[in-house]
Amino acid sequence: MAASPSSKLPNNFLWGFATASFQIEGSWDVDGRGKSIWDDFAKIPGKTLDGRNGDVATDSYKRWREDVALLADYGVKAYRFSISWSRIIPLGGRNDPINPLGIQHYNNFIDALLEHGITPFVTLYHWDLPQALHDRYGGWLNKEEIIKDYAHYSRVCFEAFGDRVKHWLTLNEPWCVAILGYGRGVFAPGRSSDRVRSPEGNSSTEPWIVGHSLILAHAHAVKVYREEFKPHQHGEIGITLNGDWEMPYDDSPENIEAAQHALDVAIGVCRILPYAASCSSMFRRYRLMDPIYLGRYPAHMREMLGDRLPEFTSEELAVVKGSSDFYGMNTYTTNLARAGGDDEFQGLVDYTFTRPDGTQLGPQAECAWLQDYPNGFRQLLNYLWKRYKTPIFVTENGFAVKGENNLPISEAVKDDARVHYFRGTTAALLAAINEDGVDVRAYFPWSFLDNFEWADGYKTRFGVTYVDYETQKRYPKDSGKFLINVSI
Ligand code: GBH
Repeated sequence: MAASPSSKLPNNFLWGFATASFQIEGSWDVDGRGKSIWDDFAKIPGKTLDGRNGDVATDSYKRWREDVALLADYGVKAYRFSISWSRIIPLGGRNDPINPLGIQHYNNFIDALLEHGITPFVTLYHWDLPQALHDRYGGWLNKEEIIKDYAHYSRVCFEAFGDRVKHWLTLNEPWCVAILGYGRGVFAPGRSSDRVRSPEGNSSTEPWIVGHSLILAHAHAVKVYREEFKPHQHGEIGITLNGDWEMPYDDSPENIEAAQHALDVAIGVCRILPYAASCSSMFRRYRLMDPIYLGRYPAHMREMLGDRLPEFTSEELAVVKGSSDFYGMNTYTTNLARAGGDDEFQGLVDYTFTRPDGTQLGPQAECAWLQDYPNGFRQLLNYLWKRYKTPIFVTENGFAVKGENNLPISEAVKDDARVHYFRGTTAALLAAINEDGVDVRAYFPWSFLDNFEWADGYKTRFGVTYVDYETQKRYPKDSGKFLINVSI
């Protein structure tokens, strides 16, 4: 890409790729690691599309030197990865032993990144809860216990790595943890009211209990960081939320209102705090996070859920409010929003990619929920910045090419549809920064490698690097090469 000033990223911009521990590490029983809730869950027949699990994944626990070398070849400035809680504390709890080999692994990894001039950007929790905590007290369902255990685990990480790690994310996408893990039951621990899917669970109450625990656990970890570490470690800490841009399906009053409703919620939020979630996306996914920014759940959510939505005590609120230093944004697509529907997990709003005239919003990905519509990305960035005036860290953004897994490697690496996607989103990013003046400070395409795509198994590939799971050999795709050029 021609590097005219307006097409360049700011000097200190953090640019790199993202991954998560369970999706890449494998080595589930190596060096004292305890199980996470995904280990056994992925092995239950029917839980992953291809019946495969995370035992090996991209073998990155063993191949980390090779991974760092490839990241250096790509020339990334930063790398977003997550720490596996059950490698650090195999049984997870505050009175359980700490595993020095787990600490050592991430120490080595962080040192190697820094030797290559790559800034570590660390997620403390990307969905891999220690199995022992789930078995012991119900994991995220037990607010009192999980807050203390998560805060303790976080403290152990700040203490061990905070001299070198200056960018922390507490939780990845709490909406997914609560709704997909305890509502729809498609992610571990797979609880749901649907008895075909799960022998226990209650989809109408548990997601909101879990959401509440997540918010509080996040906030307590931030408190620990700010009080005990930030004064001498000088890093930043926040949460990252999933949320896509949403446009009214058509110009009918009720559909405009569906989008506007969300805007109103967000405006209320920004009056009180310097930052908040995207209004339109908040309607769907971020509402759970309002308390972090606003200090209360949105009225619409309270109306919808009544006393199924837990209340915060005033002591809890004091910890929760303002507990994110920046806006962490994972975004993939744009939806057309229509009023109605009975899905509480979507705020009683219905989403589609099919316009009223029958055309599609953009090219379709392998996964049903994803189409390529870069203009929505620019709009979302602008919306967040105009309303909340807080720095935005784009911590995930990516595309899974339809049918890529069925192609021979030589074809799969020519991932034109992914290049198209990133050409669009990086142009939108540059335009938002250089033309619209949006304060975006990081961009992490998902993902560095093809990897274990949760309930999709290995069938859906999001990598900018192809992984041959037979040999574990890595092959940079055209999209990876494209992204290097944009960054320079
Ligand atoms: C990210 O989530 C994850 O952080 C990452 O681990 C993952 O590999 C990556 O996406 C690619 O999927 O609402 O029932 O239709 C992105 C947000 C939210 C997108 C859930 C898919 C589908 C479930 N995801 N959504 S549903």
